Amino acid sequence: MAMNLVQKILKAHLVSGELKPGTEIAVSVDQTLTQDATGTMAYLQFEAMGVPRVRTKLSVSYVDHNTLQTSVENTDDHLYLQTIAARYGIYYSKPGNGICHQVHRERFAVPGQIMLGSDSHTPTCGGMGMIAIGAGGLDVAMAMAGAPFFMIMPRVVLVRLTGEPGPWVAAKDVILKLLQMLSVKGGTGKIFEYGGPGIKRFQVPERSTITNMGAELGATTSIFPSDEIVRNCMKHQKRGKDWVEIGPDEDASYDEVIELDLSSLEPMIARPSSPDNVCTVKEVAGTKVNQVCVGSCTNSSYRDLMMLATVLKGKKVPPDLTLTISPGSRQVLELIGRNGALEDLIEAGARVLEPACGPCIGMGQVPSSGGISLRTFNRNFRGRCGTTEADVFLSSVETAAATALTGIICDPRELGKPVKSHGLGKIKINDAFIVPPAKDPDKVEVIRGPNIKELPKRGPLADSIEGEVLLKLGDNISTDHILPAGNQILKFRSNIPAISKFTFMHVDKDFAVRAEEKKGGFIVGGGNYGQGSSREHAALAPMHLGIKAVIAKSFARIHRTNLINTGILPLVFVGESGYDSLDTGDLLRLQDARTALSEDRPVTVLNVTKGKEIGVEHRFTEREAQIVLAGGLLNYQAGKMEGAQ
Ligand code: MIC
Ligand code: SF4
Repeated sequence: MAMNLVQKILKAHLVSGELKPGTEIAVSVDQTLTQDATGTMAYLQFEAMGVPRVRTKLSVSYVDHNTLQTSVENTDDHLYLQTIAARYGIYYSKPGNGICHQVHRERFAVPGQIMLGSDSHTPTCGGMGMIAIGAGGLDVAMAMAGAPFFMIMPRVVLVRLTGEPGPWVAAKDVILKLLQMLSVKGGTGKIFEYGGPGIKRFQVPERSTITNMGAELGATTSIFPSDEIVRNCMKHQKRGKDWVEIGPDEDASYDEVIELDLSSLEPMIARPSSPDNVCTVKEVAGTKVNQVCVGSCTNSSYRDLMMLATVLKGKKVPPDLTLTISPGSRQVLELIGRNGALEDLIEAGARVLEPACGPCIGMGQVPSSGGISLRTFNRNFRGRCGTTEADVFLSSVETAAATALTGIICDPRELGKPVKSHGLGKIKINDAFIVPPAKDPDKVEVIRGPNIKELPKRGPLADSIEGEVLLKLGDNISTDHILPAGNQILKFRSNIPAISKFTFMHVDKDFAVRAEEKKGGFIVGGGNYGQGSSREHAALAPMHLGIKAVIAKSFARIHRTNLINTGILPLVFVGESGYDSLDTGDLLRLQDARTALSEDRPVTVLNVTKGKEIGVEHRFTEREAQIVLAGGLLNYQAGKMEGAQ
């Protein structure tokens, strides 16, 4: 039978299930990736599994999110990550080496393989023909221990690109257009496979911009075929021998097809404060901007920085505007340093930051109160930049360059003759910042600073659960709303009691105190609850505060799994009236949660305050129900191991 690209890769890795959308499958995992902000938890969980060495083909631990080392917590975390990596057979990418997704694409990604990463933008490597999926740290730890990855088989959507993009129209405009068409919920339960003659218009870094931001659609992942363009890119990295050609069969079929004519595209922009609040740049042109930031795992490649440098060469940014650049990797930084582009950028007035996530995760470059920032990044949820009142726009580098020159949002087509492509650049391979695992792992001492606290755990699910609705929220609540990042908070990623105090900080600053006073309770959400990042802290912190269940209209994939893995019930309203009838402060009782789950019956929720029953369903697979009953994945796994003895 003819197969599409996604089916081919999944089939080759299938451990259980059938490739039937909506049913549970398990696939083997070739590679894993972690980053510092999710990595410490993932490795604590991995250690708890008692496996002597990773069982993947390759595992890499990156330090890219919080690299500043402004306090000892941060430096201690890095030391823990480095020693764990040496001990357990993991490559370690040092702070300053670059953003995990960019470096992984340069040095490690392999077409046709499956990667699991504890970061929601792991699909960036889909630009090289890989199935790369973002997951919570615990799922990644399980994969490192050799377990397969369980997921609901997504629907496969072909995005068929045709036509030639006009001048100054970029890959970023493709994905912004899709976000405008489909919204941040539009990709839920789907994998986007790109095809059609238009894919030849984009080199690997541009394809990766598109697959990277598929995360904002809520998609499980996105992928391009591995063709000659991928081959050239890998040869350029001196990794040609790892290249394999892989694409769909000619008469492959798809669950859905979206046609996109590149010639009809215009420069697009996401307005505050959602990546799908997209319009054409023309519609907001003229808006005054205080800050332009170029970088992040979406747009920090050599191609991107060369575009900016070429536009800015010999010119100056206005005195009242700040321009920052964060190269995606040391390789990119070195390249622009060697060919003179860095000088052009500095002369034009750019501030050069370390190759890291930086402002994208609120680590510095926080806009002024009420400030307006235009960024080439992928997320602009309110407060993510570090300033609740700031407005953040998201655009291509082309639009950012035009805006940096004029100080107002500017359609890049105003710049006149387009910049010609600079190709991939003349690189020197230098892996000095990638530390291979130790040759004598038994001699490595794992170093744990005082900031690294024990893993929090929950006991088995109780039968009767009671508590108040502590917070009622609307649609599209992101993990940035649930547990923000930024420089005050990121340093506590290994310390759940400390980080819990920041839960819902930008939404309701008294939430954590209230939750503790009331000894936990319930959260009520709208649609797409928990969209955005993979940080399991957005489940671990509520668990620490005693949250028993989140009842929402629907959940984003990674967060739903993270809730289950921590033993919090993600329940879904049946119909609209349940959500409408609930208010903050209502006392709820889950009558017979344990018995119902064990018997695969619906759970009953009683609103004690209003004397009404609310219709909810759990939609658990058998395995998920067992995990929740055990009080989380670690308990479930320990129980299975005991059972096997
Ligand atoms: C993000 O972009 O939101 C992050 C920070 O990279 C997160 C991971 C994290 O919170 O550590 C993600 O995308 O998963
Ligand atoms: Fe880092 Fe930002 Fe990419 Fe997340 S989205 S991995 S914070 S650059």
